[in-house]
Amino acid sequence: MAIKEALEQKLREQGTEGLEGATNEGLYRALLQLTREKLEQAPRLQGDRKLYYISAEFLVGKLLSNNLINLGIYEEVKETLAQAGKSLAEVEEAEAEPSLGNGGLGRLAACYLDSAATLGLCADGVGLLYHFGLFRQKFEEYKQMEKPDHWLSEQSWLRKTDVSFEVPFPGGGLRSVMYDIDVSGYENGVNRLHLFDLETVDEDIVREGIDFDKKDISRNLTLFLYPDDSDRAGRLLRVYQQYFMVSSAAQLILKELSGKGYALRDLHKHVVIQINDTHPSMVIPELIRLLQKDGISMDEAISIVSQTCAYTNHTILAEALEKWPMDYLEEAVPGLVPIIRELDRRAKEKYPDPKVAIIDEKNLVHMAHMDIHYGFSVNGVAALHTEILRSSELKAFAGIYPQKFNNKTNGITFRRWLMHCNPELAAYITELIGSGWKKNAQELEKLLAFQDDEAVLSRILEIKQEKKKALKEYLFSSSKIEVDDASIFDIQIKRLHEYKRQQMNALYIIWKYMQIKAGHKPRRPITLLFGAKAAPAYIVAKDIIHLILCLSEMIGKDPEVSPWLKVVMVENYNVAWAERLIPACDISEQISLASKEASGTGNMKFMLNGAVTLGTMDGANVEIHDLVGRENIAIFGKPSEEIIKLYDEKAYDPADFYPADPEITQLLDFIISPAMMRLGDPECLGRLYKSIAKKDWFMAMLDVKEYIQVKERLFEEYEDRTAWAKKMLVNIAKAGFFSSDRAVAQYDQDVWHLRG
Ligand code: 26Q
Repeated sequence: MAIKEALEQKLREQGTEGLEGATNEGLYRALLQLTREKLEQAPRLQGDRKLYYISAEFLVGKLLSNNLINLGIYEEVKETLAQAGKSLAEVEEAEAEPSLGNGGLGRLAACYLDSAATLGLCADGVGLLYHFGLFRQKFEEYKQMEKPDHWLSEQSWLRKTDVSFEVPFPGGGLRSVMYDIDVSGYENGVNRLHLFDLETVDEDIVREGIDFDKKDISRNLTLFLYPDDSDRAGRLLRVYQQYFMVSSAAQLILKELSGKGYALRDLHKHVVIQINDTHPSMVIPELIRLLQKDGISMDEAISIVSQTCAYTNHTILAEALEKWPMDYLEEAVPGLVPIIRELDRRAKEKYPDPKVAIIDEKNLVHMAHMDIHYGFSVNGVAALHTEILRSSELKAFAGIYPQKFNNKTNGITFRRWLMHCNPELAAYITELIGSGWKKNAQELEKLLAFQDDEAVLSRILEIKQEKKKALKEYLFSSSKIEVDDASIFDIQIKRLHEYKRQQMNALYIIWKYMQIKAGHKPRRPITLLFGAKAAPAYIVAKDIIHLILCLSEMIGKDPEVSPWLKVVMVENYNVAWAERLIPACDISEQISLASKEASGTGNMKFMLNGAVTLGTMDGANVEIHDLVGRENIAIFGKPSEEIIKLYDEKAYDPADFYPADPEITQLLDFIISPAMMRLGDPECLGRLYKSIAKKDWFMAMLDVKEYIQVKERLFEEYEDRTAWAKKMLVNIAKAGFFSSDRAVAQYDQDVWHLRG
């Protein structure tokens, strides 16, 4: 049946006659049903060996357009709607975005599921179904407030299954119930994302904001992602959640294995488990426990599991490397404790170096260490990151297990991050080089042939302008924010964290404000856009949001400055926002302190959409730099070796800059200037000022002057429109390497071996 008739039939079932008379919500419901049916009919990807990608986060974003693209019916649906005077983009607005992740790690998991299905690999995701996700961000009095995110609705992509498991807890077992979301590949079959919910979860226990009884685990386990861990109850809850996730995953894996008629002792032959950061690490002892229950000896169980599990590290920040006090594990997961102790004993027997102990002298259990000893692969997520793991953070392990270490530079799916979010650019690329790039992203390099083609360069600028205009209109219609689309759009969107240095960007704003006040107007107006959520218990991060919102207000109210400088922080930054901001961006801010950003993936999305990176030599920026060449990226800041040395030798002293450096001092003092203190909350501003002046843990003051200088230079370079368009073109042409199809193919080649 043609799409039009199928849609009309679905609408009729809702009591609506014809597309013309339907509301966007009605059309969304009809399209959702239709697409779900098509996915159910699509071939399920099969294989004798299957990947289970276990992750605490899956930041999948809205799924309608993505599925339509992958099913090959996007154009037909769009056209059918258009003929009835409807817009697919507006229909899409009716879809709620699943709030199942926080940032890069969760979005990466979603891109990899898309690519695995596209490559025809048999690979399912496993995670949790958080009813209120991370949280919904609201701004009140220039501050972040957290509210529950009601993303779960009657109409969704979720399908309740009859799969259910008992997860043993000290107070008695709790039941998990499995929900599935179909994951379509681009012009290929489907895999699934399995999300486990707590059968007895109770949404009504949520009180003010996102507050609830953290001890009531038989009702709270799947309410929120990353509940506040500033107290013991919160931290214990995270352990309970993690165990609930991995025990359900392990039981599912063994059930599917037996269902296919395989013996449990052949687990490693038919299953590979990718552990996405350490949140799912307890799957190792849990599988050993379950295999033992089935009569397999400890020796053999350890050997089987060690050949099944592979671990990806996403961070080198000490505070993000999970170490659980043994007494937490004794309280929350007593069944795993004897196994973890035995794993530790065996590791210590072979490798007495305390740096590689699973249980350290303080009785802390290092989850990553368990993964490395008892997994067969350890990978970092960008070349520099893996190098730092090998040579510094995990050096002792790299000495013992050199063969386990490998790099897999991150990637992004071009279906969502170009074809869907920027169809104009995607169509133009296809016009120039054909559509081969959609399946083989390296073909984008063919664009290099047009570097000196004036017509091509001006069309690329024109598309950018169209996307800026579209963003301008959306900002106004959704948030009543006015921006000038003739200004330069400079964008920093990512989790709020001191190492990502949004505070350094704020210092630039202060500098620029003062310049304009002193009469030095820029050649062209500048718009700085931010999007970020701060962890609810991360005080300094929330103070940085407060600073940015106050600066935005102060500048907006200043008639001398506001025609030249505009600061916008979008509320509740999420995947949908990213899809609107990235295509409209001129300058991509990737300014982390070198050595701290494992990879970054936003950097890749911006590049693919023709933004020029302003960044440090950190994470995947290094690889972007090597691909595009120094003239097509703006690099600043101290290199990672110097930073690592400064930390090792404890040699960084903020007093070298504040109050020693008068220019930097002036910038910092502005934070607590009378005008700012009147506008904002003196406690927050004072605390942030002190934190930078006295600690500056991520060395914003070290790089800020060079940052300002290079940013100013980049604004100058923007004025040569032809030269700029050429930079844009080279960035797009060289982005092919960052396709998640490439990344996933490499995982399969080197780690998963799903194709036999
Ligand atoms: C740690 C301890 C206790 C509770 C929570 C956590 C925790 C939660 C979330 C630790 C880390 C995260 C998220 C990490 C993350 O998103 N990392 C990003 O992963 C991307 C994909 O590899 C990289 O591109 C980014 O560089 C990295 O920051």
